[in-house]
Amino acid sequence: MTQEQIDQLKAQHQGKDQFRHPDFYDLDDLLNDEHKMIRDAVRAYVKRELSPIIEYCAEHNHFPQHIVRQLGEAGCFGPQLPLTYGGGGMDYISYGLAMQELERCDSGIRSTASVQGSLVMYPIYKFGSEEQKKKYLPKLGSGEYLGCFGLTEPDHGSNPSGMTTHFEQKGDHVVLNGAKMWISNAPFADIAVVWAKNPDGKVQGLIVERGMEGFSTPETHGKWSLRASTTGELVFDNVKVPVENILPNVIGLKGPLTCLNSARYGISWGALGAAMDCYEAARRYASERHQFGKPIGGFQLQQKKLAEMLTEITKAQLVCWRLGNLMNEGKATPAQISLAKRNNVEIAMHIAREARQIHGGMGITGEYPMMRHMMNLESVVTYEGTHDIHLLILGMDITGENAFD
Ligand code: TGC
Ligand code: FAD
Repeated sequence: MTQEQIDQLKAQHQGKDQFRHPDFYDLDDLLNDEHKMIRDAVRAYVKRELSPIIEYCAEHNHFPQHIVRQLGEAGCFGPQLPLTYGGGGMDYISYGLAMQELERCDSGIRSTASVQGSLVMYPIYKFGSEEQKKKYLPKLGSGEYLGCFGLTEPDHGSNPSGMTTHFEQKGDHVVLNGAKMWISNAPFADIAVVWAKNPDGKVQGLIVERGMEGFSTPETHGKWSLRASTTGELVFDNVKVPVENILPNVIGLKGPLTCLNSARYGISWGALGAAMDCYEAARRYASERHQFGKPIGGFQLQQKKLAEMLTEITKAQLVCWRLGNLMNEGKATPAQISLAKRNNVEIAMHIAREARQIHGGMGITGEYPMMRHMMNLESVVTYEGTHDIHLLILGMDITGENAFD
């Protein structure tokens, strides 16, 4: 994408993004000034830089690499991590609101940011050595580096404990072999946080850098979802990784699953953003579009759709707000996070479909965002734990019985 194309799209798009968030229960009253500041700053950035180009990127299956630096500058990479390590020094509500605003634009953009903040910076911050934190976190926070997170394998998606990627110790380095699949950011990533089995068969995290011999990141083509985000494989063919690149402070599957708690939390807010965007588009269209001599918003059937959308959005906002406070207090449980991720993605998918119907035929075009959100949400309902897996996590929490295997 050339600068000229970007400028042209911006000129064509001027004044078109009229988004304002629905706030039926005055939830803004529960936010502090810092929360509102980051939300408004990210919203303004989205309107200025992302809304004008997103439809082009999705249509052309193009990852706008130039936005990585912009996202860093806008404070979207690890806002909940300490300032000293390249984060934003804010709390989990601020993090959630930033993800809400990004996914209001597009799930793929939020994906880029949540992988960087929760799945690359967070594990280095939480489980890394002081040297690793100093070496990588400031560059990741600013967007100088892009990172990715390799857990899923071709034969091990919902069940990562079966992973076969492994490493052997050879003096001052380890030798890594195996492959990861469906990895967001992989084709453009400078570093990958990779989860692999050590010689004892226990899961450990390693930081693999682009350029290490035997490491490649082929792109995944043919996606009808998250088309503005880049996805690929991570292939390790006898890759020599220095011992100092192993994350020293965690062993076992709880390492990657702890990172997923943070990312899944962010997705709860993100999906809410996508739902809000669809609802707002439908609300506006219902007042502008006339049939049978009056606005379609004057018909009971369309009012029912809008009223039900607003109800679900309001419930999801309350879930996010309460969960954010539990995250801030360090009290949120994985099952509480599963409930929020599962519910909010589901309501967003439903709202996208209903909003699309309110737009009639126009709803299937790129003039409006619903089809793009709808297709994106098919990935969101699958990654970071499928809809079914989150149900089973909840089921186990309720009954104490494991229904996974
Ligand atoms: P299980 O035996 O239950 O647990 C193994 C160890 O992990 C601990 N644990 C957790 N720790 C922290 N947070 C959690 N949420 C945890 N869940 C479990 C557990 O206590 C145990 O610790 P320890 O000390 O006893 O060893 O593990 P399991 O093998 O039975 O698996 C459980 C299951 C199925 C819930 C888990 O594997 C799972 O969540 N599967 C879904 C896989 C998944 O979500 N993959 C996501 C890949 S990354 C991704 O999709 C990024 S997309 C990003 C984007 O673009 O936005
Ligand atoms: P499977 O695990 O094969 O599941 C297939 C179906 O079986 C699902 O409906 C599932 O719910 C169901 N199922 C599985 N087990 C059970 C069970 N015990 N009981 C009942 N039903 C079950 N991974 C990463 O590591 N890093 C990334 O950055 C990343 N980004 C992604 C980006 C995209 C666009 C996509 C689509 C995926 C990404 N993933 C990533 C992978 C994602 O996490 C996996 O796709 C997801 O965990 C599901 O794994 P799977 O696709 O292998 O499906």
